[in-house]
Parts: sequence; C-alpha cells; structure tokens
Amino acid sequence: MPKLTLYFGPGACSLVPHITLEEAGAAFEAKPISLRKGHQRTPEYLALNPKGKVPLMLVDGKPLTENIAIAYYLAKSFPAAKLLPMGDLNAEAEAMSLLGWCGSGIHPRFGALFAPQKLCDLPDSADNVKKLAAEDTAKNFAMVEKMLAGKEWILGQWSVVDAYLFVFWRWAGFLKLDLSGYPNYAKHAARMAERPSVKRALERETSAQAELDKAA
Ligand SMILES: N[C@@H](CCC(=O)N[C@@H](CS)C(=O)NCC(=O)O)C(=O)O
Repeated sequence: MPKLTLYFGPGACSLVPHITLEEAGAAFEAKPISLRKGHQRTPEYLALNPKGKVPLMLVDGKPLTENIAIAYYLAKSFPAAKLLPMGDLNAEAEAMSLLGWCGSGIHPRFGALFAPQKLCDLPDSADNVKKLAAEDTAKNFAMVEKMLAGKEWILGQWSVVDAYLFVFWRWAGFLKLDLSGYPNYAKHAARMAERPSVKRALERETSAQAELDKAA
C-alpha cells in the first residue's frame, strides 16, 4: 500500500477524506495546516498544491487534490470498506452525481457565505452575496432533506457522500443557519457523529486546531 499523507485544515472540507481514511481503516499521516493563518499560501504548500486549498493527499509523495478524486482513490484502494458503490453502474453513477453536486453545487455556496468578498468585492456587497448564497444553500438543504426521507444514509448504505453532507451540516451550525426545517438531515448528522471514524477524525481535528492556535 502506498504511503498516504493527508493535509487538512481543521473544520474545512478536508474532513471528508479525513473521515474516509478513518472509515477505511487506512494507515496515514495527518498533517494539519491553519487556513486562518494562511498556511495554504506558503511557498512550501503551493509547491505541493498550487491551488492553495485543502484537502491535499500525497500518495507516495505524489499530490492528489479535489475531494471527489481523493474519495474515488480511497474507494478503489480499500474496496472492503465499501466507501462508494462499486460494480453496479447505476449505483456508481448516482454516487458520482451526488459527489459532483456536493463539490460543485453545494460547496461553492458555502464558500460564499464564509468569504463573500471572493465572489464580489464591490463596496457594501457582502451582505447581498451572503443573502443569495444562504437562499441557495437553503434550497440545496431542502433537496438533501427530501433525499434522506426514510433513509439512514443517502445511498442506502454508508458512503463518502454522507461524509460530505456531514461537513455541510457542521458548517451550517458554525454559521448558525436556521436548521429547523431539516429533521431528516439533523438525524443523519446525529448518526454520523456516532460513527467511530467520525469521532476519531473530529478528535484529531480538535487537538490539531488547538496546537495550530498555540503555534506562532
Ligand atoms: N474543489 C475543491 C475545493 C477545496 C476548497 O475549497 N477548500 C477550502 C476549504 S473547504 C480551502 O482550502 N480554502 C482555503 C482558501 O481558499 O484559501 C475540493 O473539492 O477539494
């Protein structure tokens, strides 16, 4: 098995592969960086990932970026963990559809809620950008809510998509968005929080955050 090294920012979307690696029972080196302190823009980090983003996973030293690609890599590398459907074309395509929506539909809206000025830097535009992003996010959450009706996990059995959905739920909590209209999603998040893989990843992220805050 190649050596796997995950660069993550505590609380960021890199929690998706972090949970996935734990779920797979993979041996990996965890390398926390502080997005608040701009570690993603240091020359050393940019040499590994010119996008200046997390997650970044090194596979025997070779950089792999993008949540979806890392999910695919891990699912293929650890088939016994059943991280994504494999072998049934329709199920595989449905998983890709959901992962694509997470990565290019839901995720960028949240980015706008955290950093509206990256989308529009006109004076006094931030509140409007956030309002539009919050409206879109509410629409996305309403769709997730429907999809989760009567289901424990979004694809029936646990998959990386559930990890991605969990990250959004946590972000919504950080931003104190009104989550009262999504009882299925709330139960999904509670189920996620009970998984040993999630507990281990969150514990590591919490202690990493404390260390990063302490460091100069
Ligand atoms: N499409 C990328 C998105 C990665 C991304 O946006 N990462 C954010 C954290 S959630 C980041 O690193 N932001 C730091 C920055 O933009 O400076 C993926 O799926 O991996």
